[in-house]
Amino acid sequence: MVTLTQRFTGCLVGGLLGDVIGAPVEAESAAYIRKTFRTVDDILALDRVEELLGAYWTVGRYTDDTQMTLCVAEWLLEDGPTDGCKLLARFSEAFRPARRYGSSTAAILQAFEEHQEEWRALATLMFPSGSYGNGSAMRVGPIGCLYYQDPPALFKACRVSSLTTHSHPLAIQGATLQASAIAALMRGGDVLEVDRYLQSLDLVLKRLAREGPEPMEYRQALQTIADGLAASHEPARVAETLGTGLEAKEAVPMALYCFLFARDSFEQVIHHAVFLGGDTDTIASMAGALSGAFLGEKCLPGRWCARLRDEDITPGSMAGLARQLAGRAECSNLGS
Ligand code: R7I
Ligand code: MG
Ligand code: MG
Repeated sequence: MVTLTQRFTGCLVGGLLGDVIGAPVEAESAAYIRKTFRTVDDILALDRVEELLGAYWTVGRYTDDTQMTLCVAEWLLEDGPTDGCKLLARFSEAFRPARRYGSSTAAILQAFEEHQEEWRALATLMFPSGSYGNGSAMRVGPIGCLYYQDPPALFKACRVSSLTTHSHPLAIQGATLQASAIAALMRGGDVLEVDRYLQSLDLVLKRLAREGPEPMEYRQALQTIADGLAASHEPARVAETLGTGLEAKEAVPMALYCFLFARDSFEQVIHHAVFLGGDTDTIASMAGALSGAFLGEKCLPGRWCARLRDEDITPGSMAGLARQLAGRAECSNLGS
């Protein structure tokens, strides 16, 4: 039996690994990645890759996905889930352009220091209806962990955290779906009944519909996922329908499909996500968080952890946060 702490650790470190492994090929096409690499280990064998505009990316480094996930975890543990301004301050403080942030998110985080009073308005700085990018879904792992038994608290925390940078309903819905997909794995056992799991996500969409606009796009995506699994279609084939782009409505369902298709193997989940091309770091990070939540930390390959190159965020530091979140979640369960 996988313990709760093992699942929390699997989720946070699995997300970190997916981000690091997808980062060297982010925005590349599936055709290029397949032509150039045979396995994920081939990518990790490189020291660095050339980026657009001639810069270099050091293989083994994490990106914005992990940095923002860390901020969310610390916000939950130290500030509580109600004050969006405190979360935005954490994002802004940690912002380093070299971690390859989305353009609207980068603009918001740079503007925050000068415009702290009007922080709520910053979310529409670049896009008048708010961003529908995947940037608020890619960072909700800690929310899915901490509130795994408390859907109202999970919904609220997803909303508050998303509104800081992504106020479009599609982004809030995507973040809530990803966190709920993690939470359902924390509640479940070592065997996953896919039909029941998808039904539980359908209930999440029903709840979202009661609280805001109808999540049509995600309803369609869940149907595509169910159909694809029933027909045993490879993720690359389902990607033709779901998409692999920067939008939450593409990346969230695509990550879910990679996880469900290869649910017994973390390595296979990451392989599928990375070889799809497109937003590889983010899809692999979200799929890795799901896979790690289901299989627990033992599924995480030591050779992949050993390739990480950053000293400030490591598998060990993420595991420490996971333990704190697990302690907090168990306390609130005892209290309820
Ligand atoms: O969502 P976001 O933080 O980006 C996250 C992505 C991940 O892949 C990370 O790994 C990192 O590389 O970036 O950043 P945003 O700028 O909010 O959204 C991402 C992109 O989605 C934007 O640059 C746009 O291309 C698109 N997008 C929109 N386009 C038109 N109109 C998001 N919202 C809109 C919109 O309202
Ligand atoms: Mg990234
Ligand atoms: Mg990305």
